[in-house]
Amino acid sequence: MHVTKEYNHKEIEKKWQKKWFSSKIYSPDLDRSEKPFYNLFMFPYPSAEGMHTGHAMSSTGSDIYGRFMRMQGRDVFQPMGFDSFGIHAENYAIKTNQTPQEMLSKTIKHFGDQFKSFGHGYDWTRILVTSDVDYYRWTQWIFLEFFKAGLAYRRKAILNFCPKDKTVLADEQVMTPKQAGKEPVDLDGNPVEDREGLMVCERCGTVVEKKELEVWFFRITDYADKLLKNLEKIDWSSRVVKAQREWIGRSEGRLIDFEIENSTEKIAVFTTKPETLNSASFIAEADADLYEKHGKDKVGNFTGRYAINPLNGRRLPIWKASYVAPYYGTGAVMGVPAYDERDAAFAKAYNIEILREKPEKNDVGKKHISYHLRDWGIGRQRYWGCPIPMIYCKSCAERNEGYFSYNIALIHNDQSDWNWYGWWPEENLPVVIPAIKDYKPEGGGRGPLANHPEFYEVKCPHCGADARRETDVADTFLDSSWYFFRYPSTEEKDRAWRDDRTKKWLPVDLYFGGAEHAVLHLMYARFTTMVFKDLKLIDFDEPFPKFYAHGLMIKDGAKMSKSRGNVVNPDEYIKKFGADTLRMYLVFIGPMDGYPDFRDTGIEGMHRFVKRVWSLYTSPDKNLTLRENSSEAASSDSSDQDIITVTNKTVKKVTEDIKIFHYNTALSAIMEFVNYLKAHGSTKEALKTLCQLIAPFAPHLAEEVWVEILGQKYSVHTSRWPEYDPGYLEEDFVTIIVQVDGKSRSQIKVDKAHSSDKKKLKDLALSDEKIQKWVNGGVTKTIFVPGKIINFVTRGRGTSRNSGLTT
Ligand code: ANZ
Ligand code: ZN
Repeated sequence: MHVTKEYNHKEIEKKWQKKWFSSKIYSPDLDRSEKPFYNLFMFPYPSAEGMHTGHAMSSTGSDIYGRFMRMQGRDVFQPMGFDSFGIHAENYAIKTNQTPQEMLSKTIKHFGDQFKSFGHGYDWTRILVTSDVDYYRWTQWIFLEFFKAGLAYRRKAILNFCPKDKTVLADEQVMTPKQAGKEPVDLDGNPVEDREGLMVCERCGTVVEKKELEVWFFRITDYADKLLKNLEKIDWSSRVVKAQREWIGRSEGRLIDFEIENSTEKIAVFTTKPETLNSASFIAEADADLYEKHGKDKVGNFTGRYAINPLNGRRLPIWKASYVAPYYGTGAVMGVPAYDERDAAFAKAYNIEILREKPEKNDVGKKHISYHLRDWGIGRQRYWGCPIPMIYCKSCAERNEGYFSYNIALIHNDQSDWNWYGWWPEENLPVVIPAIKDYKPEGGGRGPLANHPEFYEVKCPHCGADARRETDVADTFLDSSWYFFRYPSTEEKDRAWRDDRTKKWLPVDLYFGGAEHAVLHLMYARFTTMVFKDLKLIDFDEPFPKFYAHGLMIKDGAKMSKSRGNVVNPDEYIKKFGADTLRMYLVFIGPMDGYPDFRDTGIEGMHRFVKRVWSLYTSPDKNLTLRENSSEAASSDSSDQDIITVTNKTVKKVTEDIKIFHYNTALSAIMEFVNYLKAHGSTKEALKTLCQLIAPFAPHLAEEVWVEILGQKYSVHTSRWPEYDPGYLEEDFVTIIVQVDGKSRSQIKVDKAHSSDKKKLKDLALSDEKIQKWVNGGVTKTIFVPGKIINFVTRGRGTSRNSGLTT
């Protein structure tokens, strides 16, 4: 075998990346695979200068698992793509003064090259790009499916509006600065003092405003109950489950009707404390304006009307109050200042009487469950997104005619000219996004496409009259809510996916990604999948039965982000130390779901370890032996037995740790193993096993060693993961009997791994006080039965003959 002694990571890594690609070891035959394992990592927004080491860490975490499963005999499908529509991409294009199309043609290539340089086992024959028309025509098809099922509707609403991004945002995309990991700023980018209730745009950290607009919604609230219930049957990181549960916010309570004095109307309230009805002293209704302007402050107006408490006939003044949310419960509450703090603050502010009765059960009203989850606002007044394939036809509206009337009952609308809409027929999809130069958002409540008649002017597909296209585009999260269905079917031109492929590969076996998507992407994808199931497009209702939430990489104590200027670019480290060193370092510095801090000194240390492994294979120390022909069964050499024991132990530890994503402790075990082999010599079996154990972590190094040094069949990554023999692990400790002149005088317990180490046992035994007493005359000879007995023969006392030992 020919080996270069120097560890040349550049050469090795390039060589195997090429070979892996040409031999397609990461491109399983999707139709013929017998043991499919769909290993999915959240695809990136390809919208910045490139990836940082945080991405490198998390994607490596996913890749290690995929490699491990491949070595377990599974046909691993690990695809990669780009979530390229949306504000991320568009903002970056604006910032760098390019069109999104120009920008993406460069960044997608760059992201791809970076991913490739990490050596991940992606199937690069199935790349998916959400802004490609091949993809988004199916996003449009999905929109139509939802619309026809009554799950997409348009309504006017007071929405969160980002003045910087000039678009409305879904509730999930508005958060506290802390949740967004951003310092709050105003429209001009000046810092704003953080205070309770301050909400910012998830994307840019700008303090959001409220704006009334008419936009498209998806009826995710229809699935609130199912989204909640199913959480019990999926295996997800607990913090993500908790976040979803809280976001859905199920509340059991009652709806109570109050009659209004001098009126036939009634007012319904939702309460979780019906037993406090006897202490109700006012009614508070939501008012959109007050809510928008004063939020949680206690501001209100008396309406001049009174409601009657159905329990005791009391007159209760009806107020409009800023703290009542228009879209929660019934949008009205019974004010119980004696028992509710918010009601108390309001009552005090307006001198409303406070009643205090003992809470008492009653059966007024009917049971009701409210959810905090709101419908998903999916329209964006932006350019760079999937065009929503709807049209507005005035002529059809006037004739009140059929073709478009499918869903009309669901639509309550204002009196605008374009208040009647229908969909663009499926056979005419896609609605292609035109290339325009003036794509920057203006903020007037309509997207840039509304300035382009060549886009929006269209003949009504039903009556042929002049009609108008929707000019809002879809939220990016719609694109990513179904992408995992597309990967196994990327070549399909006339359908979104092939049923047989979907049956074979979905749901995803392991989804790996960030917890920051807990109530965003991860909620939307579950919803979309549930709808597909109900539309009988698929036969399962959870896309990701197993989801692992990775942690976040820290640099100098803070989350890595461009705005902080603490981003570590992986490229330079790969250049200097190689991908294998970087991969190992990134998963070694802490638990996979933790917050490790990146340090240069750490990666240098890991590089020394990698070279140490290399030298174990290429330049065995002269006092070590590489015992070529020892095999586990035939070996009678005691130190070989020890090596086998240590090997088995290491395999067990590494296997179990990888299964639960404890990569750092798995690597520690590998390091100990390397040290052991360095110190005690190694067998070929042990070196083979070590190579396989290290393969998921350092795939290039392992392949080079496996093929070029150990002379094994390509590839180590498709070799079978080593098994361990529990027989070697039952007893970790062995009791050695210590004799002096053939008589048992003491016992010592040693790690099984050391039970044949004569020198060590001798030292141990001689340091035992009981033995020292017997051998104080000095030892003339030491007789040793590995794993059993050590016998010291002393001058002038017994002889070895008396000891009965034969060695
Ligand atoms: C009377 C009462 C007495 C209430 C009491 C609470 C405590 P969760 O748990 O979040 O579901 N509420 C109902 N609709 C509301 C709305 N649109 N905006 C603001 N508050 C609203 O909260 C349910 C409770 O929040 C309801 O129960 C109602 O106040 C209030 F000692 O009714 B309660
Ligand atoms: Zn028409």
